[in-house]
Amino acid sequence: MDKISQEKVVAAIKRHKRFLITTHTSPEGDALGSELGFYCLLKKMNKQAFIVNQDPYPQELSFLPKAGCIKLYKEIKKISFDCMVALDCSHLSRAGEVYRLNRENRPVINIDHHISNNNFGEYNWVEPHLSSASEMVYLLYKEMGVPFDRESALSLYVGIMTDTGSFRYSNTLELTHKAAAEFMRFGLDVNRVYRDIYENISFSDMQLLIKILAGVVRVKNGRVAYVSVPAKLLKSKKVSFDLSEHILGFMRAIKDTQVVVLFKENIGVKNEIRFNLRSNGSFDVNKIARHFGGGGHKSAAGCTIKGRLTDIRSKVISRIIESLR
Ligand SMILES: [Mn+2]
Repeated sequence: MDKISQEKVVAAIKRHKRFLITTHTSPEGDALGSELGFYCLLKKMNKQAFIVNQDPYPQELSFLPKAGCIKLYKEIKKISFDCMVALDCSHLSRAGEVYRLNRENRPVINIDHHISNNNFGEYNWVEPHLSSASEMVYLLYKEMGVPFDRESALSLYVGIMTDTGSFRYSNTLELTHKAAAEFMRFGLDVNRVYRDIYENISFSDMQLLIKILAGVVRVKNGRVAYVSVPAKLLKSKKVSFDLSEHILGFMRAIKDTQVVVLFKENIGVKNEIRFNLRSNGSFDVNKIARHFGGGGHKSAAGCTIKGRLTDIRSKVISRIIESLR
């Protein structure tokens, strides 16, 4: 634990009064959970706070308390604040255009757990061994002696649950379970939370999922598995982050698979590809993502890149095969 950086962040939070909170594009459980948990922390300290994100949150996370407070960048013309806080962002550019709101160059607090974080803030607290940004916000509450309530507990629980794949990934520590146990004191219906997030796929999305999984390709004796999702498959469909997680989860579950990749053509942006990588822990996918300008964690990483799906796919897969040798 980087205690010194944490102390500096705590001091900066105490010193400032009006905060702009943001997170990465296509926000998922940890992005939103950490934002809302942090928002509640500031409110308990009688600070002013606003959450502004580039992208809307997925429907299945709309149950998060205070989700209605989240504003979208395109709705905001001007906003005054004396401190900006980025959560779960490895680079400031991961927040999309939200950084443009910082016209007066206010200090930025960077709270993140990505190993690829480039310390973009004035105050940087980065803990790559921790499961989630939400777990870091949990530690802030403890450090500052701010009590949890049902709302903050639920938000942070969701963030930790989703980033650990429901407490299954290797980033799940004793601390992770301690945090979860503390949150459960507020009577969280954890089964309900689980079902709302993971067992909430519409039948048409499930049919799409089956179609996509039918296209899984394996190379290197099955050590690498990948799948492609062309934009035409997604047209007129709203496909959530959640579906990607399911696809990656199924691929990773194939026996003897070390690395899996999901390639997706971004809808509405011509020639832009998003690829997400997962590994069983024995292979560092962050290195692969970094090579192409992305990043993440050792066993989960991603990258958004310009180019054609087929070109990018062959480059990424070749790179993985080379690294496997
Ligand atoms: Mn995260």
